[in-house]
Parts: sequence; structure tokens; C-alpha cells
Amino acid sequence: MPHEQYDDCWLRYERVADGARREAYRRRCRHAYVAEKSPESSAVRDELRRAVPGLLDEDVHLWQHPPTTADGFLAVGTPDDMAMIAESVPVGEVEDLADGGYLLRSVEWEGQDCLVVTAPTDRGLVYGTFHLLRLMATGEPIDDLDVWEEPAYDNRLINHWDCPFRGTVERGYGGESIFDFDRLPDLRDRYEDYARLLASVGVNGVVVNNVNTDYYPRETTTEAAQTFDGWRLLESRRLEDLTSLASVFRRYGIRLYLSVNFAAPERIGDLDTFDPLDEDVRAWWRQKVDEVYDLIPDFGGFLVKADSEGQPGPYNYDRDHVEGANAIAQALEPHGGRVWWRAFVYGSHEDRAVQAYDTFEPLDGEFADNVTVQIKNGPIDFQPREPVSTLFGAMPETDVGLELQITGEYTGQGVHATYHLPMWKEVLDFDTHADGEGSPVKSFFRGSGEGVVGVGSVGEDHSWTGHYLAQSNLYAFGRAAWDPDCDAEAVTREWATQTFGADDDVVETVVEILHDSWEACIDYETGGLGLMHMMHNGEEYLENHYYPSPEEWPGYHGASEGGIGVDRTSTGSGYAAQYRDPVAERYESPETCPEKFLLFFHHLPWDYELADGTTVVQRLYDNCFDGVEEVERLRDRWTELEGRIDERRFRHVAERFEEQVAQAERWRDVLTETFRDYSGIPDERGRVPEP
Ligand code: GCV
Repeated sequence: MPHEQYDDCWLRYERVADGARREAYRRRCRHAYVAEKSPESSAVRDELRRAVPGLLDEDVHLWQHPPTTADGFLAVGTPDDMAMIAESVPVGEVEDLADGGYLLRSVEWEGQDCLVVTAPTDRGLVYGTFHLLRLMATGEPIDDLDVWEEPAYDNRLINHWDCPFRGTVERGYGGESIFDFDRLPDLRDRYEDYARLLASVGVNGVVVNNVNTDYYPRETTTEAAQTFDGWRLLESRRLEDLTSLASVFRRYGIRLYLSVNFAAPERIGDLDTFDPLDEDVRAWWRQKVDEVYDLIPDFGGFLVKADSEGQPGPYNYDRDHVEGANAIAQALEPHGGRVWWRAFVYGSHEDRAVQAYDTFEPLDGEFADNVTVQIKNGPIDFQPREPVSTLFGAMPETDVGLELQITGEYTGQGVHATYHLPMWKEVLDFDTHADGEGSPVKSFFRGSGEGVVGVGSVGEDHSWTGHYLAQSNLYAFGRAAWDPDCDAEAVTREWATQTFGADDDVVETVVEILHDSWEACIDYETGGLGLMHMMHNGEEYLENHYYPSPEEWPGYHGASEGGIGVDRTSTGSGYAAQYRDPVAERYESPETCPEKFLLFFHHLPWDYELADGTTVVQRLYDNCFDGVEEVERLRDRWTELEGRIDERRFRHVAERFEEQVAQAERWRDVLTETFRDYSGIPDERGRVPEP
């Protein structure tokens, strides 16, 4: 049954298979035996109860023991749980699977056609069951399954930027926070449904509060956005409240984490210092962490934003990031907990791009074993397109994590349809050459303390993500964090089929829209060629980073009468040299620098000729106009779906597309007029009006 208050997203479990295919599903799945022994296995039973009626048009019969039926059955358990499983699979190989890994196998058992979902851990049973349900929800055959799966990375986390007790979500465009911390330990259905969505794509950890746990001194007028008191979650009574939320997530194999304030010993404790080298401070962290683990034994750890955008940190006491991170890590270590320490630092260098590497690379090898340095994909801040951060591959002796943004802070904020998976694939596949050729970004997160992190996007809206199509970004994040080698189109098609049903034309249209959306956004919001961050940073908090305002950020585009772009080569900020050769060499020269990053690394004359003979300024004009045309085309493609999907989602997306086109035109006009004003060079095609 669909929820009144919110969408089922990709867990709709609508029947897409008919005839022989559906008969095969019925034969193997209408009877099921799930070993009942853990929170995870009871979640599996619940999921089968929810899914099977929609997929098969009849209820599932859940047995207390392996049944003998006229047809077959589905068995879910570890090899230890039942003889039927132990006798149907190579037990040793199953036990060797990584945590979260599983095997789906079609087997014949006592003359019956059965299906086995097995794994070395109960968490794997949850993932395996969701995989099987996904196969049926996308109409795939299940008669001949022998699917072995393991996650590529041990940690696949969501970072919520939700502001506890305020109900707001920083950079969230899907409505208020779903977490009602004041009402905990009371639980809402939505928590479980969120956990199901996450587990279905393999996410295994959730940081429930914003990294900005403190007052955030920035020019905003909205009171709610100014006051961050997420640090209060470490107070004893709040920790007790959190146990219920942790238990909801636990059923789905998801561990709870908290963002903490580095000044907590002073804020919450009664100390008059938070110096990480002070013995009382260290004792305070130990006692606080013991308290947390007493209440939540599988607690994941702490996320810390320190000495960044006004948050307190070790610099308050002239200590460095190692001293800061290790002090907290030491307290977590006996419990198996971890500190995720963010490398998002800027402000003291003229070119912010250089700072994270300058700060963290020299510290390689000094962080404790249970510290992970969490690095944003690019050196600036989740721009529509950035080169990858120079820190990837630069800290071989340190556990590192990749931070991606699921929410669309700079890509149209829940109004524009911008799909991030192609961008993430570009990042993951980028060859850093850190260990010679063939050292892609995706190869750096394979240690047990490493992984991939996504800044979350959900809120109270019916759509969860503010835009029904933006659900795809949450889905794709999980799938890419599970398997960075995934085929992007296949993932998108999976999402579209589960979300919009089995009409092939609808699915293909949605896949096309999503896949073409990112480049369109780059074109109209930047003009391409590596420009970025020309967004408005106005009074109204929520307008931040949405409207065009290149005049506010001259440092990012570097435009002058003589040219445009920022010199980050050896004659400029030197950022290019932070890469390893041959990447550094490639970026150093405008002749070899890929055009998509040209103006990120170089300040060039407006009439500089690109490879095809077009000048820089003309290419910028052309890209801005192409971006708008592309959005119009995508809007028209969506319009073709009228009557083929439900009215609610059709209208919602159609209306947003109208707004997206209007905003894309606004971006185009502001940017092209800015380029014209600086350069004094008219558009060859006469589209940019004379001043
Ligand atoms: C959570 C950018 C965003 C901020 C965000 C910050 C961060 O500056 O605009 O909203 O704060 O990044 O990642 O810490």
C-alpha cells in the first residue's frame, strides 16, 4: 500500500513480470523460510511480507521450518542456520565473503525449485534479500541464479546535515529534517522506511546530525539557519534517546554515528578547556565514549569538522589536526569506534584549492589507525564539475574516505533535475597516477577503515528529496558506493524501472533525461571550460548557491578585461603541481589541459583559440546557450510522459522543469552578459545583446 505522507521511492514492489517469468517467481518465492534469530533476519521477514504481494499478487507464506510444498521455496539464512542451505552452497566460500557479502543461488532441493539467499553475516542476508527483490522488481529471471556479491568498500555512509531541535537541514531541499530528536525515543514509521531505502542500496552507516554542530558565523538572516546546537546530542539524556533510533537502523545493518563538536568537553562537560593534549579533556572523551557504547554497543563513531568555517578545533590551542583527531580516536579505539575527520579546510590561502593538501599531506602516517580523513571529491566545494582533490593518493599511510554530495547544493537544489552518478563515475575513475598509471581514485578506499560518504538529501517532503527525480541520486550513491565499477546506465535503468514501472519507453526516457542532465547543468551554470562557483551568496539563506551572481565571486572566475580563468599553475597558485606527474604536467600547460578544466587552471585571453579554432569567449557563449537548449529538450522529453505515469509525479517534475528552464535562461543571460562586459567581444551569432 502506498503511504499517504511519503513516497515509496524505488521500493514500490510493483508487478512488472507476467506469464512464465512471474510463474517462476511464484514457484520459488511464495513460500519462504527465514531463520529467525536476529534483528536483521526479522527485517528480512518484514521485507518479504511487504514485497511479495506486490510482485506476485499473493501473500508470502512464511514458515517456521523448511517447508515441503508442491512447488519450491525461498530460504534465507547463514549456512549455520539450516541444513538445506549448508547442503546447497559451498559453505567455505560463503564464509569467506566480506561482511555484507552474499550469495543468491537457484537450487533444487528434494525435487523442489528453491532459491537460497545466504551470507556469512546477517547483514549480508538483508542485502541479499534486497538484491533478490530488485531482480523481481525489474523483471529479471531468477531461475538460474548464482550471484556472488561483496561490497567494494567496508564503509558506505550517509552524512546528514540535519540540525537537531531546529528541524532544518543545511543544504537540504527535501523539506524539514525527518529526525525529530525532541520526540525520541518515540519512533516514526519514516525512520524504518528510510533505513529500508538505505539498506536496499547497501548503505551501512548514518551520521544523523550536521557537521556544523556549532554556531555558524556566516551572513545569514534566518535565525534557524544560524543556530546549530547539534553538539547537544552528546548530552546524556540525548544519548539515551538515540538508542531507539539506533535499534531501527540496526535491523537493517546500519550503524549510527554522530557529528561532534571539538569543544564538547567545555560545552557539555564542565571543563574550562578542550585542548586535545590536556589529560582532563582526554579523560572526558573516554568517559563520554564509554557512555555512548554502553547505550549503543554497535555505535560507529564520530564525524568532526574542525577548524573549518568557524567550527572549533585543535588550532584553538595551537595543536594540529593529528593531535586533535587522535585525542578523540584514542577514546573510541577500545570500542572499535572510528573518527571521521574532515579535510574541508580553507580560508588562510589566497587560492582555497591548495589548502587541504598543504595542511593534510604533511601529516600522512601520523593519524591513529582508527582515524579516517574524509576528503571532498574536489578541491573547492561540490561544484557542478571540479578536478579531483589532490589529496587522493597523497596519503598512503592514512585511512581516507571520499565525500560526495547527494544533495544538489550547487546543481539546482531540488528544483533542477541534475543526476550526479555520471559525475561520481568520472571522479571514481580518474587516474591519479599516485602509484603509477592505473591508480584511479576508486582504488584508495579499500582498507577496513576507509570508504565512501554521501551528504544526504532526504527530508519530510512526499518525495523525500524535494524532486522525485532526485531520488535517483540517493539510489545511485548507494549502488556506486557498493560497486564503484557499476555500469552507470544499468544502475539508472534499475532505478527507473523500480520507480516508474515496466513501460520501456518511460524507463528509457527517464534514463536519457537523467544521463544528459549533468552536462546541461555544467553548461548553463558555468559555461563549461572549468569555471565554477558563480552563485549568489545573498541574505536569504536558502537562496545561497542557487542564483547566478558572478560579481560576488571574482576570485573564482578570474575575469578581467584581458582574459578569464584562474592561474593555478607554477606562475599562479601552484595548485597543479600538487598532482603527480603526468597529471601535474598535463594541467600545467593550456595546450595539454583538458578543455573541461582549462579555466580552472589557466587565466587565458578571451580570444585564446581552443583545439577546434573557437575562441574561449565564443565557447563560453555557445555552452551557455547549449545548456538552455538541452534543458528545454529534456523538459520536452518529460512532457511526452503525460498520462504514462501517475499525475502527481508527472506534474511535480513538469512544473520543476518549467522553473529549471527559466533559471537556466537566467544563468545564461547573466553569465553571457558578464563575459561580454569583461571581454568587449560580441557573440558571433548575435544572441548576446549589446550593452
Ligand atoms: C555543512 C559548504 C556548504 C556548507 C557546508 C560546508 C561543509 O561550505 O555551503 O553548507 O556546511 O560546505 O561541507 O562543511
